[in-house]
Amino acid sequence: MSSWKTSLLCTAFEPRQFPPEGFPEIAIAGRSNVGKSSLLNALIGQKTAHVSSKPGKTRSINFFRVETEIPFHLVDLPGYGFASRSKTEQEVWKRLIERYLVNRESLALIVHLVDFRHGLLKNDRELQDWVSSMEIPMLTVFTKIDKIARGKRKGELVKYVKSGLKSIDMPILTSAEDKTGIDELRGFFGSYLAEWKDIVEMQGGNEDGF
Ligand SMILES: Nc1nc2c(ncn2[C@@H]2O[C@H](COP(=O)(O)OP(=O)(O)OP(=O)(O)O)[C@@H](O)[C@H]2O)c(=O)[nH]1
Ligand SMILES: [Mg+2]
Repeated sequence: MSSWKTSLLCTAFEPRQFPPEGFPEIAIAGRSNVGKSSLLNALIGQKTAHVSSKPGKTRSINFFRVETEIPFHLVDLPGYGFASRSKTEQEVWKRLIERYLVNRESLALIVHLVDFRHGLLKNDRELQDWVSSMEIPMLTVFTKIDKIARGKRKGELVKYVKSGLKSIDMPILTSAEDKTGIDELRGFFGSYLAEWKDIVEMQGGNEDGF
């Protein structure tokens, strides 16, 4: 499988550690254990982000610099909805994610990952409502589709779409395990970033062209 030239730019446990604004950012959000770090590794074609069968693995916000035609940052967010962590710990993560999402000018897109076996649970809907209220563009991407038989996938997708999910485009079905949908998602990012760049340039942009 091909890979994107990628490097870990920064690991942030606090907002003051966020890298300076500039390059467009695509952030990967979702419940703990949904497969955020695994999808990120599949996209970049390297085992860079830490993956674990134990929920709550990623506790920091990790920024990866990706060198594609339009360079961008891929951002691995800590998961939400992991009940067995202490309330204080959950609050700390929530505040960190909030501080990132609110007012981050460079944030071009949130990719909201949802486990294809479960669909949108209560806290997924809360995230979708919250992100829409902030008018941040969001794409819903389903994970772990290798766990559902091929013949059942279309029907499940239609059911989820009809249940009212929020997404700027048709949700993409992915598997970090067998790499289904990975090229499609990369292609989506490429076209989306090209459009984003045009819009930002039309609005005046900054010295780097963004
Ligand atoms: N079958 C299958 N398993 C997957 C897939 N993606 C992730 N997993 C497994 O799901 C578990 C969680 O994966 P992670 O990528 O660590 O999940 P995460 O969303 O980053 O979790 P946190 O960092 O805890 O929020 C691991 O055991 C992975 O191997 C997939 O597409 N198919
Ligand atoms: Mg993770």
